[in-house]
Amino acid sequence: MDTAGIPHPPRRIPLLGDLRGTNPRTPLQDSMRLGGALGPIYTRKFLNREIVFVSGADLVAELSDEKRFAKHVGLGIENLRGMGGDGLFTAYNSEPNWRRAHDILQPGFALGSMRQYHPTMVEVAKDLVERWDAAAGERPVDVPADMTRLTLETIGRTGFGYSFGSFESDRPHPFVSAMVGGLLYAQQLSFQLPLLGRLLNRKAARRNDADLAFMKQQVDEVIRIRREASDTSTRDLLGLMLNEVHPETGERLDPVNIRYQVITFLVAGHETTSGALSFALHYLSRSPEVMARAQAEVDAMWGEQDDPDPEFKDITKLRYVRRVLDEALRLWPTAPAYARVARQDTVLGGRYRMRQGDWVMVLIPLLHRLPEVWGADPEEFDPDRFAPGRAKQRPAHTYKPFGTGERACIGRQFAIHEATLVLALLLHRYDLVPDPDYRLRVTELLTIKPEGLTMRLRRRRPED
Ligand code: MNH
Repeated sequence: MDTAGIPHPPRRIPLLGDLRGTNPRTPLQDSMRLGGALGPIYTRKFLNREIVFVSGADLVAELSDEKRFAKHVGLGIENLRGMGGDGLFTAYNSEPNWRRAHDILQPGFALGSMRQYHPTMVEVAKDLVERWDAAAGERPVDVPADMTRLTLETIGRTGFGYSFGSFESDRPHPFVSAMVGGLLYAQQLSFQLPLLGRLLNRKAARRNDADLAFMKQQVDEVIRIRREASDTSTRDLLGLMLNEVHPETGERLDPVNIRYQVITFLVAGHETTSGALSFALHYLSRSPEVMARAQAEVDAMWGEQDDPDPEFKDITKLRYVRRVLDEALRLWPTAPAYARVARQDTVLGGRYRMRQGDWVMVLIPLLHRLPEVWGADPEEFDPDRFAPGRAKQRPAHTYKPFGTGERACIGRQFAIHEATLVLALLLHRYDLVPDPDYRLRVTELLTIKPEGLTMRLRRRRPED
């Protein structure tokens, strides 16, 4: 891309570029800081690569035009190919397996499927409640760790009929540890000199190989159990992957691709939702008024029942709880960036020339903080930004927590249903008591989470 005339950080160093001040552990927050200073479009140079970051509303709206731009698998995502292969998230647009898997799996996210997953989602939420009951009034809970237990169990049991036993152990499941290792490696790869870095980091590369091998082994186990049950009737995600043919071409997913899809769904299906729940709980615990309004809503729904059994249709009625989630995803969209590539030579924003194949990164947290869109106080947590009618007053394409276009998140409804259900059940049962010393620190592992977030719980009703 022709980057002449696009702002960049001051004091660019020959050969190294803008490496000064970059921390491989906080690439997003570094980019947010720079964007705050440099404006709606800017470039950063890493050694021989120059990356364009975009957060302006008009520019992002243009990039959302599917006729001119498409998803780009590059930078962070490309380094995940070892983990996700040609699975949905990491597939190149040119790979036929993308369309094949997308069309086969889409029914797994339709309303009927959500209805089918709902009882299992409730069951997992109640496992969490059992764990939190034991801590209530006694000791603080580790919010991100418990949300990760919950979301991994939910995707495992609903999508694959497989339980990781997350609530039976005090340590993260080994699948999660291997995944965290793999994500960290992928994130750090972006900052290495291509060949030299790999030579210098042989040990990290070997560990990564071991982590990926472990994940594959775990997934093969999940698939083996289903195949041995010779049960072809279960219409969950794994059932679709193993048994369905493409509605038009009649083609099936091949075993190597199925393995990549299972890994993709286990990872994509839990990391981001876990972070979203954690941020929402953080803000709830810090906003007594918001917590009270959300509790009034769930109380009106479930009354004084000690142990309600939420029905599927209840969840979409929880409009305020949903707004809390939307607002948490505004401030901290847990998959915080996506890349867009030009389909043909084009000019972005009337002045930035792009060749076919040139690409830019969209920084979602900055888009979600533009004062001209969100008002003078964009850092403030205010779920009423999503009150009925308010979205219509904002320009299109200014809220993108689930990405954009054909390659946007396939699990969006799944995540929203799961997270709204869990927030509602927790708010119905507990008051959230923040740790007064906690200051929000965001950790980045391609996705983002509130680091070290703990809080105390107070049961709202007399114990049984
Ligand atoms: Mn999800 C793609 C955010 C939950 C499965 N997801 C994306 C993208 C974003 C995203 C952004 C687009 C990335 C890009 O353009 O490069 N996803 C989220 C968020 C949550 C989330 C913020 C929760 C909150 N995602 C889920 C869940 C699942 C899932 C739950 C599965 C059950 N997401 C995916 C898959 C893709 C994706 C699969 C890739 C879709 C495709 O390219 O076809």
